[in-house]
Amino acid sequence: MADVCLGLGSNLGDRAAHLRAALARLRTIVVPGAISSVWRTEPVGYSDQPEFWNLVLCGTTELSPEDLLAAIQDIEAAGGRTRSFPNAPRTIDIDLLLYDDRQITRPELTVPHPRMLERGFVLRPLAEVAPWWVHPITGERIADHLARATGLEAAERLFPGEDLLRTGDSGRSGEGSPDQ
Ligand code: PH2
Ligand code: MG
Ligand code: MG
Repeated sequence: MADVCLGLGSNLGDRAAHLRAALARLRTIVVPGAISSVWRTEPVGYSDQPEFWNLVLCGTTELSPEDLLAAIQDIEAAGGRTRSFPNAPRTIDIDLLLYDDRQITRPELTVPHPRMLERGFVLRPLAEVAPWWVHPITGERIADHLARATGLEAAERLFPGEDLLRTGDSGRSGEGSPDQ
């Protein structure tokens, strides 16, 4: 069994519905331990695209990193994810952020996620659910990384991620700004 944290993001259409569907599917491979708030975040990197909704899920899995990555990619495909160009707007993106204290460097998978410490949309929700997690490369806690981080993108906490785990709760659907 391994402890893992995953970052989820959506910036197309009904973001709550995309996140809810992905969480429902993820629960078949990751037993949820803690789920962050849903954050509305400014796009980072390729900025000419709609706002994101982001959250972090931490839990346990029986899958190896490779099998977990394959399962995540299946869930992204089931959620309507298409890959037109890097950083294109997406219905759902699921990133493997942390897998125990493992460091993995393979062409198809890098863990910890290489850009996680510069990204508010990862650090803020991750610090809500796993502030004590020691980053396997820096040896520092996530809470300390967030406390020191500068220049993070603008973000707003929207509502508890647990709201998306309740089946049949469609109350949050349709919120958020229209797509560009
Ligand atoms: N994902 C990216 C690039 N930029 N910006 C925000 N705010 N949220 C994301 O999830 C995100 C991003 C690539 O996966
Ligand atoms: Mg990503
Ligand atoms: Mg991704």
